[in-house]
Amino acid sequence: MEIKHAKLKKWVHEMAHLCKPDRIVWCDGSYEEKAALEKEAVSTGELIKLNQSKLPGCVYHRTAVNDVARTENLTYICTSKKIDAGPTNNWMTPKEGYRKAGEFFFGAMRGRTMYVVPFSMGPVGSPFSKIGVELTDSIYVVLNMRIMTRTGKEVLEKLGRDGEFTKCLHSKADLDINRRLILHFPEDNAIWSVGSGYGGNVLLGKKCLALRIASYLAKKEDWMAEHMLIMGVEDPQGHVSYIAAAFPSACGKTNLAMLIPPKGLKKKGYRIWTVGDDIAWMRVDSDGSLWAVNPEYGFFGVAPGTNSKTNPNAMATIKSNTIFTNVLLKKDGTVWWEGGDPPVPKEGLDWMGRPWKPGGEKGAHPNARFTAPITQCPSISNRLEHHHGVPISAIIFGGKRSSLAPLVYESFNWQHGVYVGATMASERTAAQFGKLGEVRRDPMAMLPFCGYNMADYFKHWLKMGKKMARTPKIFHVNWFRLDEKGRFLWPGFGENLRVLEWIIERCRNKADAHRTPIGYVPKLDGLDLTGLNLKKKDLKELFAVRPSEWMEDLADQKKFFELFGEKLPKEIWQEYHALKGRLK
Ligand code: OXD
Ligand code: MN
Repeated sequence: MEIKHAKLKKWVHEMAHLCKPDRIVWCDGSYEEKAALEKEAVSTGELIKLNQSKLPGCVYHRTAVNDVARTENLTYICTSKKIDAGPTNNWMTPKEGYRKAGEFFFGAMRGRTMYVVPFSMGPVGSPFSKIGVELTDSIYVVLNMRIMTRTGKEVLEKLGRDGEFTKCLHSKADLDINRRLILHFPEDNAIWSVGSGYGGNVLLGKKCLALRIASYLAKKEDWMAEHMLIMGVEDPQGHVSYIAAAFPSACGKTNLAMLIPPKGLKKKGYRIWTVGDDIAWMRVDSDGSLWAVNPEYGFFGVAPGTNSKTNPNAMATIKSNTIFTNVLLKKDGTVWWEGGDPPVPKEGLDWMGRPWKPGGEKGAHPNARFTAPITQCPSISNRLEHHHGVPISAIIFGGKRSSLAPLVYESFNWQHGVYVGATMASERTAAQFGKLGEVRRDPMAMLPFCGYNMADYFKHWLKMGKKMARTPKIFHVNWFRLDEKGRFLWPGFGENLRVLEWIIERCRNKADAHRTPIGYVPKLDGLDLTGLNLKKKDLKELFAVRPSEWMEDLADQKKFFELFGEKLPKEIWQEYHALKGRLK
């Protein structure tokens, strides 16, 4: 391949000088290349080929035992000034970052190949899209990037002789947690990740570029990079409304994005179209509305809990051409995980490669993943490749709250909606470090992903609202409210469409609501509950707004907002005090 981009060539050679690989291979994205890489990875044991008649094109991978999730404590924003990273990010100066990680990168690719992977986040050539080039010594990473992004020759052509790109350097090095760093250099448009092989740390197009670096670029360039799914809800008249929704990690974004309408609503004629399950890049288009694209091209989904009931579309998507990581490997060369489709296998090899039988330890790691091409999803939207994306009617924020937040409420306006997003919080699950059930504030589900000071991020949200001729309406949902016995009040999954139906009707000024201190809540008969056996008492509890509980939450919000000092936009405090006033 002839490389016309002089700066790119120079950077690749500088990084090779640092990492000292035996070879450099420029990836062209061809099918032949994929076959050859797979073959090599199978020969070294990095990948295991799965049963090709049952799971055609699928392979299996195990990460190192201490390398199974994103390491937020080793993730840094490296800016010249600490204030630019803000109080919620780990921070280093760029100089210190390059020096520290440089030591781990030095000679780390000896005996290995350095792959050069050009990739586009977003459809190649769309005004939304950004190009990155990842250098990596991991075939697993190359094969995952081929699914998660658009890669190869076409991207290099688009980059031309002097196009802008994010410089992404990755090495597994020795997979030592004490020599692991995930560093972002927004001022240099660069990412350095060393010492890990776990997706969220090493597929640098995803969290690192498409959220941390992109959020920084988006602020500079007046657009938005958000931790949001994008879905289209087609109503019985064939009108499709698009929704972008932010939830903290492991709160069911992938399931919601691929929802299958429950019987009652399917009869009415509803259909769901999936645009994306994790990241939305949004711009104000020439019509003054907010438009969104999914910058990714695949799903990197959590396997445990995924089955033909909770997410039939995901199950159909992962039948072929999928990389399974840290799941249970069955004797017949297929895979399984806790909360997967029955039957529970009688034996297998667990995610660490040890013989496994039911009844003991988990066979799959709770954060085991599938990497699958988005185009294989049965509910994929026909606007996936459209260079302007889809127009957004509603933005939804959500968290896991066992009390406090009602099933759904609507903000009074954009500024109040930004406050609702900024006060998002979620209870820690067993998968997270910290006290179980403890509330962690996670504004817009971006706490671990915002590449700059979150106070400036709130300011940016407020500013974007002013740029729009029509702002999407902003809602908050909570699928996780419990009754006094600790049971979920709401059935969730496909039934969530009943809430989405109300949201869409609100966007078209067709549904009634009840004004409460926190926002608009549906009237008791506001949702279509046909076919659902929900007790009136439970429904009331789902919609309940208790001022005393909200006053307690306000105290916690205050502590969080005070972290930002003078930098916090006055509009956020305005909304805070206005809510306090309404609660009294
Ligand atoms: C996440 C993910 O951790 O999407 O949020 O993988
Ligand atoms: Mn995510």
